[in-house]
Amino acid sequence: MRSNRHPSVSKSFDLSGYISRVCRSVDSALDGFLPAEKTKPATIHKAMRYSIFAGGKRMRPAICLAAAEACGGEWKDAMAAACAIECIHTYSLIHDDLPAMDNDDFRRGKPTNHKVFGEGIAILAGDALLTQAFEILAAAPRRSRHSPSDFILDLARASGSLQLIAGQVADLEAEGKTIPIADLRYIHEQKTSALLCCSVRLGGMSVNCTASQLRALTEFGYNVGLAFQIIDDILDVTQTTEKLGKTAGKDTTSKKATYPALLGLEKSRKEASRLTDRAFAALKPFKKRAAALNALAEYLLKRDH
Ligand code: GRG
Repeated sequence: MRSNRHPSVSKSFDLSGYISRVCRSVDSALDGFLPAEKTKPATIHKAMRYSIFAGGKRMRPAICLAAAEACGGEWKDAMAAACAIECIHTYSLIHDDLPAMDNDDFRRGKPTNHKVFGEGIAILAGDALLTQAFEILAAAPRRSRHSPSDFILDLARASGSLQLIAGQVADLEAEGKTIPIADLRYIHEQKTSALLCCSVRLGGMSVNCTASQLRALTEFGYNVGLAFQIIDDILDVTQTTEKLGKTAGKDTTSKKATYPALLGLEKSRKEASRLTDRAFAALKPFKKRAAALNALAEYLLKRDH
């Protein structure tokens, strides 16, 4: 199977080793959280597992666990949040790929869920992962500064009709139109940044972060999330389908509003870099404990898939 997971950026921090450890730990935790493949009705559990174990980069779980570390906590305490986020993310990809949405044949280097299981099961697999996320989040540890309902509210808001789904709606409605940059920024904030930001926040909350730590993590997640989507748009026009594991050039053929389409590649790269600098600045109070978050933000800016 094509590996989509190993970053090429490495300096003093062994990011490649870090991501490998994240993938192993998150895969093992997800395996425990999700019903076994043979559990009745087997088709739906097979379909859920097909997409969740298809080889995604696990960037949201990685920044969730790294945020817990930045606040002086341990991975184990943020593992439920990391897995819940990955379930939401995977559900959004399954639904995004459906014929009624982006109509894509490849994702994570494999045929999309509906290509393998049919549209009905793919819709249900997405729905089941969305629900599973909240069941998993119920296993998050109790913390004095953050109540169980704080966790649920954060994830529900990030994935609901005011954020993730709002972004998808605005994205669909903008197809074929030239929209102002402020409207594109709104799409990116909701469609991509909200869930990335939520990943970092839940990581911190899982280890009882303070209010000022949570503000700093929010600022980091917001900016990294915006940079992430600009880079995603750039890669769509500069990389191959093979490299991306999903159909390259799709934004151009479907006349999507993107940063490269509105500003050109050079200005888009500069904007992603400016946002990443803002994300780095937000990590200052965490000092050396933010080494992994720093390395992940740098990788997300320089990634090639
Ligand atoms: C409720 C019907 C219904 C649909 C919801 C909200 C939604 C559909 C889709 C979200 C849209 C979306 C795909 C946003 C883009 C975010 C993004 C750049 C995803 C790719 O993330 P990576 O590169 O993917 O981290 P991997 O595969 O590595 O996990």
